[in-house]
Amino acid sequence: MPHTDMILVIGANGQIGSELLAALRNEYGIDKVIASDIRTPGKELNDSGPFELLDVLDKSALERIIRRYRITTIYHLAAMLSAIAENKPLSGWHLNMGGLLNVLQSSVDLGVSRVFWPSSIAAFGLHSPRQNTDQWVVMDPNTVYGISKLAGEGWCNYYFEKKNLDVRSLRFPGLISYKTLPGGGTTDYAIDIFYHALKSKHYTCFLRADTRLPMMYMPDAIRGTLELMQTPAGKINIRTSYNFSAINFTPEEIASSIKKVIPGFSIDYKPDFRQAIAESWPESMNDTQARADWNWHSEYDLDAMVKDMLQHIER
Ligand code: AKB
Repeated sequence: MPHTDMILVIGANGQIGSELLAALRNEYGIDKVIASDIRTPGKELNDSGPFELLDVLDKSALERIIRRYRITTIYHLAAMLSAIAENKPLSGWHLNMGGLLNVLQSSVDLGVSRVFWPSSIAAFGLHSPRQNTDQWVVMDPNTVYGISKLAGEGWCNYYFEKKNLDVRSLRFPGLISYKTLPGGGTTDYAIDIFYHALKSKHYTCFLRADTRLPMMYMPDAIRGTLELMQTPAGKINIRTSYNFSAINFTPEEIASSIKKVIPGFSIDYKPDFRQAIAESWPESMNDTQARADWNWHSEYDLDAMVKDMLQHIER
């Protein structure tokens, strides 16, 4: 990305946003990266550089910010995650689709040249192969979140092909981080478990013991996002969204890894409505295309991630 770029991060208070914002400011300079969110920022974010309150569904407000800062690249991260969207399907669709379409169309109208938007493993569905799921397979999501991700991928590709907008996207697995809590996803157990392990040495998991899902530690996810965005446009062969993979594990396996550090830790299982969501998603992903096009590789395995998470949360 040229260093003359002006970058807007939408959803900067969120789980991905807060860490991506810090990484972008570190890479490109504080004044080159404008944070925005629908929620008033905490002191740390407020003091860390320029911030604008923004509801991405308010297109005029979005366009005012793009004009004011002469934005050239947008990272659009504001979305409703899978479990919450299942409880509020129409609001989930409205935010996830309306927000993306506002960003794509305003970018074309106002000369923003590059957009990043996260898709998800939720874009796959009950008839997608579940092991080593390939880039190109049947995709029939049955959650509102997944439907919005699959439709969003189509829109990203459309704006690339028809409007020449340089849109890039990754199908994120469950993301694990210690800095900001996730907001209502099906993979959230893999973060909650650490807080309970440290506080009470016991966790009741809302998924079954053997529910395998693709996951990624946040430092890998942030590095991968920056690497994708820094790749020359000619090498980006996927304009819907890239399969993006690191580790996969079950609740039982992450519990065993935690037990290596906290021997008295125990877990039990009370599956709820999120079990069905998890069972409609892949267990592991094939990210050959990302490896070939922009040299993607992950660094953290399960035990390394668990050790790092426990150390940071304890601190
Ligand atoms: C969720 O669980 O909803 C997200 C996702 C996999 O996209 N973490």
